[in-house]
Amino acid sequence: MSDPKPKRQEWGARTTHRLQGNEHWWPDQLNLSILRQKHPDASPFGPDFSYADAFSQIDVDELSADVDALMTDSKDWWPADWGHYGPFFIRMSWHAAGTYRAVDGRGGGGTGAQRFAPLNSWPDNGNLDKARRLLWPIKQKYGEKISWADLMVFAGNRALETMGFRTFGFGFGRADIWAPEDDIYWGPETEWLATKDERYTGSFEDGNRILDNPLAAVQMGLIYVNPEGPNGVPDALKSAQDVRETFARMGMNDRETVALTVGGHTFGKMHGRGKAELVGEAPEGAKIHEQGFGWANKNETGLGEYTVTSGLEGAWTPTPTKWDNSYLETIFAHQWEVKKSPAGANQWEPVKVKDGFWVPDAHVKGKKNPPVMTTADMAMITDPDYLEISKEYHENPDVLADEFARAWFKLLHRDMGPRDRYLGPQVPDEVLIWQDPVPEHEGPRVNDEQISKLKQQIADSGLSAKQLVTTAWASAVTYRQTDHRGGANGARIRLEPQTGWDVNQKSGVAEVIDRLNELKDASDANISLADMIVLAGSVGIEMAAKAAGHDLEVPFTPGRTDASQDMTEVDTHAYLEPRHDAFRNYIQEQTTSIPAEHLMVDRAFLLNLSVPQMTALLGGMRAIGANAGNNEDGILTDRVGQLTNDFFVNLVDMGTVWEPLDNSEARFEGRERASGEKKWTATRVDLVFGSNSQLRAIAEEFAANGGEEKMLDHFVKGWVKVMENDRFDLH
Ligand code: HEB
Repeated sequence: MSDPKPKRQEWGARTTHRLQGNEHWWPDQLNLSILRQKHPDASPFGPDFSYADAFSQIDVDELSADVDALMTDSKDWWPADWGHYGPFFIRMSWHAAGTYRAVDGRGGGGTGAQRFAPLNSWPDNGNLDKARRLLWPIKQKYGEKISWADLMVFAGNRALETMGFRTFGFGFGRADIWAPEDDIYWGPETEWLATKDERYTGSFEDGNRILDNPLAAVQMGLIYVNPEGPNGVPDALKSAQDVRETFARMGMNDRETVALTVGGHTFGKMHGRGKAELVGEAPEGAKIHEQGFGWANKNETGLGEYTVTSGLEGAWTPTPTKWDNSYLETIFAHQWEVKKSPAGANQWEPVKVKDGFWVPDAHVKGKKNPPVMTTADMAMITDPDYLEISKEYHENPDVLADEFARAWFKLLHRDMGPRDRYLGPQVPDEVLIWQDPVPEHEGPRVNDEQISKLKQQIADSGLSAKQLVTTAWASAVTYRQTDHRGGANGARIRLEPQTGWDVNQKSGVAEVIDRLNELKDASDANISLADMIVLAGSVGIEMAAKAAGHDLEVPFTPGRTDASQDMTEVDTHAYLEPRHDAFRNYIQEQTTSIPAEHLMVDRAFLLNLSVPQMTALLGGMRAIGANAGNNEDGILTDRVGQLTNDFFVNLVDMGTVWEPLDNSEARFEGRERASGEKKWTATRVDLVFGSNSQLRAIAEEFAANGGEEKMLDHFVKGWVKVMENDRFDLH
């Protein structure tokens, strides 16, 4: 096959090879495709499929029994260690859920993304393709009634139960995706497990090792930390620092971190009895005949005792398929030293194994192995704070059991958002603060007549369209579809930390809310403040539309309730702060080095907006004058406060010439081409609708004859979507 000349008359579809796409020629191009990921034709179930409805048909007891039976049904093609797949499934669940990061809410087990690249091929997910194949007969049996996402996470939870641990419960409800999530930034490196610390500023040495946001793993292709220690160096104290940081990025504190690590490594073993070089390509790059099965291992049989996964080798405890306190008993009973695994990895082994701590081999009868620890495990007794907690758990197994159960439950459900989204009979009754709870709705719903009356009172209140619109927007804009946190429900806009957020203070949100609260109190209607704020937004839009001669009605669905301060987890809520909000032309200085228009697309993604909706909302809000504070950038209209298409008409007008106002090209000035007279100022997120060819295509349609109606239509749909993103009771 050494034809030196390329064949020129090929029939094939070159385009499917993605050679030289636009991103090759213009690597900094705005990535609007992330707003088009949910193509209605992408799912084999069609656009009207409801996973909740499909799931309601399943018998969860039968499913549980099937999963339990699988645990000890060892297959020749991947024999179970000690005849039990439980530990393997726990690792699969943890790696599915453990990609979650609190900063942007991305990652987590909620979509079944582990089936796709890059996750299916991350070095840290080694051999988990086998775990999923083991589950296939169960997935096949139940079809659409159980998603891969739920099944993968559930299998690990069940595994704990079958090995004697009482879990905190389980919520189903994770619907599958059908292609990788294209919106997740996993880091700057172009090489797996690169060790140049590209994602860090500072270092251990200068005491300033800071991991870039929103990343939550130390190296490309890992879920959290390098088990051997930072960049492979077996330094347990430094490892502690990495463990603490990466677990914090997932919203876990020290106690939760120790509980998870101790609890998790009570089970199973590490795999490295062979040469790492003899392990083949990961699934995504495997040969076509390998059928998505990766990491073909040429060490002896390549299975069972010869399995190579992480390259570390051995179990943490002498009882790896049983819940007990043996991890801490083992780690505290011994003195540990660094040794090399058969695959050459750094790991810790007892200087002398004490009686009762030899581990029976997972496959070879009669063989005994020493217990082993990773450097990250050694952190649990080396870091002074971790040591304190480990000691407490050692002496109080019940405390460990309770805290591990809770931390495990949080790990698996953190990316699912409020508990309204949980399905099935195993959902625990206890309400947890990290679920961002809101109270149940009580009493009769506010009726249409009362709504009309309240709308009139809001319109007569003296509050401007701008005030009403920016306040409603501020209450809802915190939502992110990545982990379903935030949104208007709960009226947390009047609670800490939201009251202190710069963008809310600049916008004078508090004053508007006080006024709305007065109206609410004076009314006999059973309406929450959260509903009042959203209703006020509708009124503001209708006022602004009317002023422009449009008779609009913005749909409003009541039913929100008001949360209290003690229902609000203030420190993780801080991640929801909009440090940039293009729709209100707001950006905090030095938030990030990413250009503002990219942040705008990210915000639109978090709000689940389409490209036309994003465009209409931004232009419409500019026309209403809905910027944060008194800034007039991008208000390209002479009739501020009216809901018109002026923003688009004036933006695409060749009569205006734009020039940067500063070297950073953050702000611009628009002058009349003929006279040179200064007309407008604008930011990057304004001008991008004229400069980006795809956005301009939409801006032109909104600016054209008949375009204002189209714009209003998208504006209202987008607006209602933003207001109702967190109404899990409605969809
Ligand atoms: Fe783990 C396994 C590391 C955490 C659970 N781990 C494992 C391994 C390693 C690790 C290296 C081995 C793999 C193989 O196979 O080779 N981890 C680690 C680290 C960390 C962790 C570094 C941080 C600190 N884990 C964890 C958690 C959990 C776990 C959190 C849960 C909860 N793991 C686990 C299990 C296992 C492991 C169960 C076993 C598996 C089997 O057996 O297969």
